[in-house]
Amino acid sequence: MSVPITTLKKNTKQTFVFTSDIHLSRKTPAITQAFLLFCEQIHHSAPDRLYILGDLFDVWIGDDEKSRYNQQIITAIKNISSNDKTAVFLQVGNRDFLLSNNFAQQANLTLLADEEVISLGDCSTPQRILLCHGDQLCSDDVDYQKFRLHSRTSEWRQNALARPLWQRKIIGRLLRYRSKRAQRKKTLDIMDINEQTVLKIFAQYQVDYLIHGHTHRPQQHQHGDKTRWVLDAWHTAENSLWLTELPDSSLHWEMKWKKFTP
Ligand SMILES: [Mn+2]
Repeated sequence: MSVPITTLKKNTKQTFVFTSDIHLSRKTPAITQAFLLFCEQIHHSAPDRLYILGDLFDVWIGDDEKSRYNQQIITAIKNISSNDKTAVFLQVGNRDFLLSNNFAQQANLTLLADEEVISLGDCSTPQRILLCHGDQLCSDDVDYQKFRLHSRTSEWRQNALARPLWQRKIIGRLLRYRSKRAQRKKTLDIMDINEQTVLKIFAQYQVDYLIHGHTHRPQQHQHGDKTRWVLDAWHTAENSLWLTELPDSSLHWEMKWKKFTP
C-alpha cells in the first residue's frame, strides 16, 4: 500500500498532532480503515508527539477484552512510535474511560491525566496549553456530571471490572442506549460546554490555549486573549490539529480534515 507522506517543514523545532473522538468500533469499518491509515501516516511523517484526547474507542469494557479487533488497533498504535521519533499520548473520554495501563503498555503510549498541561515555545515565556477530553466542560449537563464523578471513583471501577466480560458487554450496551435516549431529551445547549466553566479552567491552569474534543463541534474560539480549539469527531473524515513550533519559537496551528477514501 502506498502511503502519502506529509512532509514536515524543514527548520521547524517541534510538531505536535492532536486528534480525538475517533469512536472506533467494529460497526464502522470506514472509520477503522481511516484510523489504521492515519497511524501509518503519522509513523512516516514522524511528528514529535501524537495526542489522542479521548473517545478513541466508541466503547471500552476493560483491557482484558482481547479481541482481534482491539489487537489490530493496538498494533497500529504501537507501530507509530517504532519510528524512534514520535511519542504517543492518550487521555480517556466518556466512552472509553476504562482504558488502562495494560492497554497503554501494549500500545506503547503514555496515559495522561484527565487534565494535562504542556508547554511549548520560547523557554523564557513558554505558551501553556491545557489538554482535556471536554466532557468535564459540559457542566450544564448535571445528570452526566453526577455519573462522571461517580464512575471515576476507584470503587466504581473495581466493581465494574470485577464483573465478567459478558456482563460488562451488556452493561456497556445498556449505558449507551440510556445515554442516547437521555440525549434526545436534552437541548443542544445543555450538551455544549459552559462558558463560565471554560473561563474558570483557563484561570485555574493559567494556560494560553485549551484543546479538547467531545462536543463534535470543531471550531477555534477566542475567550479574550485565550484560544480554545475544538476537535471534530471522525464521522466521515479524519480530523487532526497540527501545532508546529517555528524557529523563532512562534506557534503555527493548522486544523486538517481528510475525507475517508471510499
Ligand atoms: Mn466524548
